[in-house]
Amino acid sequence: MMPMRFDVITLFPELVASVVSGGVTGRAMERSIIGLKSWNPRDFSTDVHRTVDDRPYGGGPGMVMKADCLLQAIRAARQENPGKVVYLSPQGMPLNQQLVRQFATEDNLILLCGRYEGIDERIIELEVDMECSIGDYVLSGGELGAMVLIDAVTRLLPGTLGHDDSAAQDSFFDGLLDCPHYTRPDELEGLSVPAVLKSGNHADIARWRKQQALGRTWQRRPDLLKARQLTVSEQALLDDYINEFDRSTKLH
Ligand code: 9WO
Repeated sequence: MMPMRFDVITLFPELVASVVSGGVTGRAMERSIIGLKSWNPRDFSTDVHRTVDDRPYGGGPGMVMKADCLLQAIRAARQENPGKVVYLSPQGMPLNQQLVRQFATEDNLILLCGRYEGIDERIIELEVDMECSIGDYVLSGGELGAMVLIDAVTRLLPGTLGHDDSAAQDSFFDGLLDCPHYTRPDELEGLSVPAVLKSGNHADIARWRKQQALGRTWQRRPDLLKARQLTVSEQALLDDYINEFDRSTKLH
């Protein structure tokens, strides 16, 4: 299999490189499941100071990334990577697991990272296929967004995770939050492990985990539940959870 290739346009290539310095993404790089290359717009700057920013038209604080060297960096990357250009910005489409899955079907992605107060809007018009946000907050640049995207996509690629199905069994595998996890010791500061997890009854354990996933999603992210049709047995598990919750919070 050809590696999935990420080309990143960034003024901070060493920052982006750290996403593959260890862990699951590092292993994916070692196994050639992914490839990563950065392109620094500063290397395409022609003046003696290697300038990459300029004052904004219309005035105001801060600087804007210059179009010319950015354009050249993107086009150099495009020569090696014919993939979609994704600009990481708060104005973009919110990244979620569905979009991550979509990205994981691509052979190539070019991730464009802005700095300062942003990039010249004409770069977006000319070169960007999609604008993508990792959340409603402002960072000091797009690099952390690109790294989040690379991490989330890489763990879905075949061969990255130890077990074939551990990605599928993860939180969000079907639009629910994850269930709680426990390991030894049996008792920690007076807190014990739920008995069902030690019962050895795999059907009971699976049912408990599904119920916890449903209950926690109901409590913490009702928006996710509204987006997901529950089966009859899931609805029954959730009803039990809600009844138990009501009983434990109301004083009888
Ligand atoms: C900086 C700034 C400073 C003073 C007044 C207004 C300002 N806006 C910005 C700004 O939005 N800077 C951005 C920094 C420009 C594009 C790259 N940067 C960025 C990307 N910040 N946050 C992201 C990002 C990317 C993906 N998902 C969430 C946030």
